[in-house]
Amino acid sequence: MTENNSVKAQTIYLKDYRQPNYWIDQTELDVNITPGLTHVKARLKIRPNKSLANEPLVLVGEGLTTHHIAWNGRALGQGDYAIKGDSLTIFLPLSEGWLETEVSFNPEENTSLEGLYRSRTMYCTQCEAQGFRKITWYLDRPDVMSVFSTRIEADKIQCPILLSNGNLIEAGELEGGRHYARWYDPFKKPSYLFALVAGDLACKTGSFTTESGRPVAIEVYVEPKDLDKCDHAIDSLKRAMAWDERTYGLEYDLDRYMIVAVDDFNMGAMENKGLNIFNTSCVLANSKTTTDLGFQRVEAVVAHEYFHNWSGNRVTCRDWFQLSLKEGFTVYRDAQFSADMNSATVKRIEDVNVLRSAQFAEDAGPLAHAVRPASFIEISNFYTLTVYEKGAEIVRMLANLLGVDAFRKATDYYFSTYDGQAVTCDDFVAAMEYACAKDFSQFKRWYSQAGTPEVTVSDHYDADANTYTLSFTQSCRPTPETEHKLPFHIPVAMGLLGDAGSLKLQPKDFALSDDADNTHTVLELTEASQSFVFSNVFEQPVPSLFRGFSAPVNVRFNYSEAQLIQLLKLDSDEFNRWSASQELAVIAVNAALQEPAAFRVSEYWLEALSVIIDQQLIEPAVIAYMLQVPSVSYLHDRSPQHDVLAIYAAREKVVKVLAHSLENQLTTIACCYDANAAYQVDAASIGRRALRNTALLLLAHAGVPSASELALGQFRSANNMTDQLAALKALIVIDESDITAEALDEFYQQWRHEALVVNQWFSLQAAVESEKALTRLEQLTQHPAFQWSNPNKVRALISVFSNQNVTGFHCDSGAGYKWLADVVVKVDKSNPQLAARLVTPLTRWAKYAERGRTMRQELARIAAQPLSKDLFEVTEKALK
Ligand code: 0A1
Ligand code: ZN
Repeated sequence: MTENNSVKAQTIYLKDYRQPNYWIDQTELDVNITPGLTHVKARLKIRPNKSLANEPLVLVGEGLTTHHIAWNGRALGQGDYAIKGDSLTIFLPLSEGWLETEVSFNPEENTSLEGLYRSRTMYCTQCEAQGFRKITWYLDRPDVMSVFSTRIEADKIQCPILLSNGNLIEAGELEGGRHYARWYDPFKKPSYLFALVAGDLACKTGSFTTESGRPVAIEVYVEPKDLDKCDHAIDSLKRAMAWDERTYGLEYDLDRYMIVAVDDFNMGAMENKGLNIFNTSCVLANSKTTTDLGFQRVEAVVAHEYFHNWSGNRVTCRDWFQLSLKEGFTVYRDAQFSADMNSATVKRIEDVNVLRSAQFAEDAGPLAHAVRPASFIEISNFYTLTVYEKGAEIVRMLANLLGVDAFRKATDYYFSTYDGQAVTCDDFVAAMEYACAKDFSQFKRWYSQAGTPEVTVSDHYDADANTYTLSFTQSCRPTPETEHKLPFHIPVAMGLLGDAGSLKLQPKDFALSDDADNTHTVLELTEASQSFVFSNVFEQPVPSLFRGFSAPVNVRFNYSEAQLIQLLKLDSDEFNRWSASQELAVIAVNAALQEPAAFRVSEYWLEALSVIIDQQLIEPAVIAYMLQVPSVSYLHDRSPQHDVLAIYAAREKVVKVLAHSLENQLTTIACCYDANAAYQVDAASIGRRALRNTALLLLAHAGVPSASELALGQFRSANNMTDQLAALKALIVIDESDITAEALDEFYQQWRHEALVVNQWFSLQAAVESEKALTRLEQLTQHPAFQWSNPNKVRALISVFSNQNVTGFHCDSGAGYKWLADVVVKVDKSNPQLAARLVTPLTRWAKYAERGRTMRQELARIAAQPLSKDLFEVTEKALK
């Protein structure tokens, strides 16, 4: 990238959207791969867009050497076209016809991992969002949908496998040791869903028969060494296929479903039609090398990409501002699927943890953007937690407002009406309105207004009238592009608990209507301030608010400790029981912040936890989450006036008190609970392991003498990766230097041939809070297993350090910030998308007072360099 790249960076606005002047109805590609140079011939069937086609045809291309251009078989000469920067303008007055181009480029030198590139033993593509323009001249925008046929030619020994979207039409041998394959995809699609793979790969197969009896061949392509890690993905895919038929009435539509595992990949996976490409970390799994979380992630990502076949591929996005149309909806669908396959409460807790500790921070930072942004410089920067996770929360609110049947009616209408089209978030909401005859115009502010709304709640009990009043006010801080917000439409799922004072064990929720069983309701906030009065409330109740996290908001209600304990013990909503425990932890951390020397942790909280552990009435995975103190990031958001290192220290203190107070129970769990069970990866077994390993880690934090022996024993005897890694983590916390170092070394020697395990080993060490963290990190980047060109490795070390290693990254000298800035500038030269993500922690400088100044200086130092468009956009916005 050159210096004036940043100067050239252009902002694109949603309000400027226009249909294209031309359509491309058919796309015929001929991709000829030779080492160091790939030639692509394209034949495009062009059709003018009636109202707009009195302008020339302008195609985009990046880094292409153009050899030939022809219109309807006639080679074009100098005056017929012009190539300027990334655009090719054809001056002829065009009616319908065929445009032919021939270009070449070098995939081996493509380190951006966008377009066609080489990863280890294969060539592969990544075209979303705008990678197709690195393959050929095109109208590379999602509203141009075309039927693709693709011929691939390559060396037979180097690339025995040749894949593209759709169905295989023909394959054959050629002279000189070469061969070819021809693929045809009958479904029209935008260029971002194009895919091609050529390489030396092994294949594991499976099959699925759709509800209507169509047989589907499942093929998972991996490097031969990974053939033993495909089964879980295949099983997950089959479960996802059956679930989508059951839940949404949607069937798969091609004869083959192919998945390819690639080691060098910028994101998790990609939903290319019929040919998904996956980061190895999101598809490979077996019990020896993969943790429980890893198994669940594979299941979720495989399902996510599969669900895109309808929410994204059959019905796609009109423009990139509508990204959440496919991503928010698909994340919602995959979350529903995971909740059904495993535990709904656990899945909800996990998702809310991500929202509260990461998406809220994004919404509060300088890069805050609406779920449907109004503008961007580089669309790759908008594959964010806001577009994905908050987008999914919007769909979830709609689904809950509609109820199961109306929501299904809405999605049926959506898929049948818009099949084969590129549409907008407004179209999606219109389908919801159609199904329930509601007006969602105010609700749509969730798409256009950035920022996390804050809902403050107060209550008043009138003992004479037996009425209880809840008063709500909502507000939302200004965010870039939107100074003043209009009120959101916020659903509040709630109930009222009785017996506030006495802490009796029998829950007695108040009826919220004449029906005594109706103890749960959903209030709909639409005003800046609003009150709701409940009658026949015979004592002061405890409100259980935003059950199941019914809206992505920050809630402020001045709960007393006793009320939170009541919720923790008795709420019928398990999610809110967990949430109450988190709130009690926040109170404890705040106490430790205010009085570091003599603070107290509520003994009622500790006692309630102890009872919950003893009773075992709640599933073990949820108990494990109840025992976890919220992340530093969330705690910092709750107490922004405190220094992050003080928050870290206060949190550690609370963890220690918690662990000491529950020491006996935790020890029993850590050494005996489910210890001899056969290893299985179902939700219940995963939950029991989670509880046992949470207990072990807490004991390690508390410095309980027996923890070391327990951890070492588990480390050596574990028959699965979850237990072994958890034990290693505990050994790191205990930090008896010889033992820990030895275990780390032993682990590396045991797993050095498994790249994904080695990444975990990197991550564990990058997270070690110690004065020597940075030195250690620097050493790890020199380790023979580390590679700067591999995003998984870079994330394992650099992202983990800067996001999780609080004391290392925020060390007083500012060396952590400087180190990250240097890394970002270096990575930007080869992989701009990755660099723009790595820099995120520095963009949050405003939260860090004095330290923030140093962070900002480092950002400014980055901004002074020649930068990619990706990194330019992020740094510029963060410095504003
Ligand atoms: N659509 C994919 C995510 C994705 C986006 C961009 C990529 O390359 C830059 C790759 C994947 C998904 O939601 O899974
Ligand atoms: Zn997606």
